[in-house]
Amino acid sequence: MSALRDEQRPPDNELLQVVQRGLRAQPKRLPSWLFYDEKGSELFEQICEQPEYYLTRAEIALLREHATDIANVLGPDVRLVEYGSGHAIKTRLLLEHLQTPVSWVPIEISSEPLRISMHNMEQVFPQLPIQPLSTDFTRPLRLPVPPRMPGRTVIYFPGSTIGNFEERDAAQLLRKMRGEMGDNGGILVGADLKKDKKVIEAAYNDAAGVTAAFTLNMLTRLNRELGCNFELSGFRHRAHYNAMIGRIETHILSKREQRVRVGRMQVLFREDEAMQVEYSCKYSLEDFAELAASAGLAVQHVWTDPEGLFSLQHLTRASAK
Ligand code: AVJ
Repeated sequence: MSALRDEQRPPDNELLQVVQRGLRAQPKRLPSWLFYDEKGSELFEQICEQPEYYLTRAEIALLREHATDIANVLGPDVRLVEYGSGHAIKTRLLLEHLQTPVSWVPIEISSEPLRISMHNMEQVFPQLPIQPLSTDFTRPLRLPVPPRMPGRTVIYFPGSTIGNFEERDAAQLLRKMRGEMGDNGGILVGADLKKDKKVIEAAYNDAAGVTAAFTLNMLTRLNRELGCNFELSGFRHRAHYNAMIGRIETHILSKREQRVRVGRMQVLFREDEAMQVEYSCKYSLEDFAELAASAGLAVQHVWTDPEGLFSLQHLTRASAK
């Protein structure tokens, strides 16, 4: 399942306004949730299989290596609330090792992916109560009443999706989770680590061009859903690692001066003008601890894969000692 899937998506009639606002901004920018239509979600799955995209493989490797330890740290009778609709292998590895989990609560705004992952999980864990929530996880949540008293509530947010949020928004999201998990709850969050710029840039510029297709698919989507006339051959993908800030900055570049229709608006693109479409933030362990602290949380445990590419972090309330 893809990670950041439309969770901030407004109702259809607002889509045009969101896009027009982004294209009036200077510099132009569009939100990254626009990537995840059906085709985009499929392309994201393919990205995860590219040799350069180390994130997914590293996160799975670390779960395989440390699943028992992670389950021990989380404790028995966990209610697992997942931000996103389940990442087949990852969620399975975690649930397999948890001791008598109380329930799994996948949160996903798109109903079709939610339905599919529920169906798959039911096959693998027929005894496990599943309590899906079809909503935008960035909004305040009302969690369903659990089937029995949980030992703790743990919010699972894998895949480095947190990296798509700028620092202030990431802190705000973590603070929201802090409220939802309760006094003795926890957060299990995947965060990609800072490393050699070449390795990071390669992950977002795969040789087969899948990431480029994923990025440009956003324009295809706007053509279809809003009747825009973006000419695909007039634009290209660019992903650059900003080492100062520690993030991949993905842009769609206009190859020439051109005009595009967006509703009743005509948008002018200059030659080489860059439109920002995604940030993917990378952290050092210190960076992440600082981010957690700014949300009233403390890092209790960190696990990494054998190569030290990716981290899984267990956060609890800083004051709950
Ligand atoms: C799904 C947000 C974790 O930022 O690495 C992959 C999305 N974008 N290649 C990421 C993505 C380009 C991915 N996340």
